[in-house]
Amino acid sequence: MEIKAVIFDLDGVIVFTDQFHYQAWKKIADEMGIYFDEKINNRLRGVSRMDSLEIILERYEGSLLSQEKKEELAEQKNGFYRELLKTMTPADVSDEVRDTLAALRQRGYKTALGSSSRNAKFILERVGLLEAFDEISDGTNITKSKPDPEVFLKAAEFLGEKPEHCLVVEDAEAGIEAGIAGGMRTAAIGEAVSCEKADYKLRQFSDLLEILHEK
Ligand code: B16
Ligand code: MG
Repeated sequence: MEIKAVIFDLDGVIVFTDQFHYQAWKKIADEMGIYFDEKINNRLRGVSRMDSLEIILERYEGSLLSQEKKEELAEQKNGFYRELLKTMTPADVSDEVRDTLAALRQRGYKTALGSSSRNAKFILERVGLLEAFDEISDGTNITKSKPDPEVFLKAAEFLGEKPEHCLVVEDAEAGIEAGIAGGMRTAAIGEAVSCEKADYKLRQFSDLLEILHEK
């Protein structure tokens, strides 16, 4: 089946905000006396904000937390996180990523973002990539987080493409699973290359140009 569109995950593929997520969650965890390290942080890749909080709370030994309190904690984390995002500039996106995105469009592929983040547009604006995608599907237009395919199916719908004509590029296993569940082809990069289910494994972002030729 011909690939006509490429849907990109954001964090871990286009930009690397995992350290900011880590620092922000670490503040919350430390304040609450919860053990949290980089290994646990790896489990938060592609996972929504509230689901991330639940993973962190697995090690919480205090009294039961109300839904209201959990939302307050997630909001507080987001405040810390957004302060860190404000330090991002166009220099936080490699020339390789920028050039590959432009080349794919030039070759006739439609492009979309498919990110769980509710801060996706803010991040793209900071790094000067808001215009680099034809469509944006993010945490603000979904109700189910990866591995549910919703974010990618929405991206395909926004692009007007059938899922079987889309390739998903992901750094998280949950994201690869989401792409497969959506009936799309998948390309793994970074942490996700150990995931056997992916159709393609990218050593580097520009490897996409070897898979997706001139149309
Ligand atoms: P926010 P992605 C994901 O982005 C991150 O990998 C994940 O760590 C984060 O919890 C999630 O976005 C939600 O982010 O709190 O900004 O809404 O990899 O799907 O681009
Ligand atoms: Mg990711």
